[in-house]
Amino acid sequence: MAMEEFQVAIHQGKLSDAISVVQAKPLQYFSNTPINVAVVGEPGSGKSSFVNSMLGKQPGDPGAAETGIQATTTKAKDYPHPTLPQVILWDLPGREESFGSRTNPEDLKCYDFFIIVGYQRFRTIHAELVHDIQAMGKRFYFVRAKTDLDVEASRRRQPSGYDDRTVLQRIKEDCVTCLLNENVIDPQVFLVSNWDPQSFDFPILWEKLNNDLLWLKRQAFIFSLPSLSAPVLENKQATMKGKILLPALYSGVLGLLPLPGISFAAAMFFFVRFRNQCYQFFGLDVPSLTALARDVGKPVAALQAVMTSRKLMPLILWRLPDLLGAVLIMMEICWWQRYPYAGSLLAGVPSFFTSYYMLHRCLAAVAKDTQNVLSRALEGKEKMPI
Ligand SMILES: Nc1nc2c(ncn2[C@@H]2O[C@H](COP(=O)(O)OP(=O)(O)OP(=O)(O)O)[C@@H](O)[C@H]2O)c(=O)[nH]1
Ligand SMILES: [Mg+2]
Repeated sequence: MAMEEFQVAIHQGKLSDAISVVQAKPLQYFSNTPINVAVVGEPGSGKSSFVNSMLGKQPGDPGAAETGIQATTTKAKDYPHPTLPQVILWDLPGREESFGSRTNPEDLKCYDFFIIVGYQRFRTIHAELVHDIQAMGKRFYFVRAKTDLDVEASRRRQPSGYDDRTVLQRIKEDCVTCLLNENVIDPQVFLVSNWDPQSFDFPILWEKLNNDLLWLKRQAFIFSLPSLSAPVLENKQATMKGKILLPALYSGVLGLLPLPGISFAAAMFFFVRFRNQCYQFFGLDVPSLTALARDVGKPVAALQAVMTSRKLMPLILWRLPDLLGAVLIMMEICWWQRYPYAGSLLAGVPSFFTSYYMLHRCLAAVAKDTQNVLSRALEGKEKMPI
């Protein structure tokens, strides 16, 4: 079972092995992986009708998605597909344009694959969706619904010498060009009418989805890996927690020595040492990261960029650079001169607590970093046939 092998590798701090375990599995292995497909687009574009067509249902049938002229779908709803195993279609409410005020939205994160349903022109909302999906390293098809209306309108405008094929080709080319302008590589565009799943590109869409499904399931599996690693990382964190008290005590005891600056130096020393231990234990030390970076074809710096624990260092240095730090050190020196023993105690006790707190923070950050590094390592790594 890849999941268990993956978890064992994480437990052993071998991130590179963890990723290889998954990459070595044949496609068929992922046939039972659930895949959540989100149907997204502007309000009224035909998303719910598209879901019904995919399910083989008519509007109003039991279990069919509700459709309508006014804003209809207000909450995301799941529709397990009757014949495609473990494929769950999600009918989402229409999304309005945000005019660039939005950052990467969280509401799309839980889906593995996307079908953007648009009609008429390619809009800003489509570009925004494309960016959001691509930012997550995920894939999508672009479905242009209500093609029957486009064809009908064109027929009326050009009754003589009218050719359906030319009109359809022009619409498709326009969608493809717009998607290429949004930096989509090899855009997949399908012109459909939700009224008739046998017409236009619906049959091609079915064929494409059937061909891509195992790849998409594999990608869905890969995206679930960081969360699969969570319980293992929690266990590892618990193990390392037992190793915090001693260095914090050492740091406190050293802080008791009547030497100005020793409490800071001790806290610093034990922090760096503990952090390196954590890196080794979780597989984030430089040799392990180098091996992982080589395996996934990314620079080490790209993996290190998502490690927040690396930024904890300035936090512990706060006592040196800023004004408050300088004042504290001056006070320590004055205390030592006036009351050497009380002054040491005043430095030793905070030293213990600072170290204890910082080591805890460091451990939590390294555990989180392991997930971040896994996600970054897997991002966009999979070569898909779409
Ligand atoms: N002619 C035609 N009409 C369609 C097609 N798809 C949907 N419609 C109509 O467009 C309207 C909106 O369809 P819905 O499926 O409810 O659209 P939606 O995107 O789910 O709408 P919201 O949930 O409100 O965002 C309904 O009146 C549908 O009957 C299509 O392919 N052709
Ligand atoms: Mg709807």
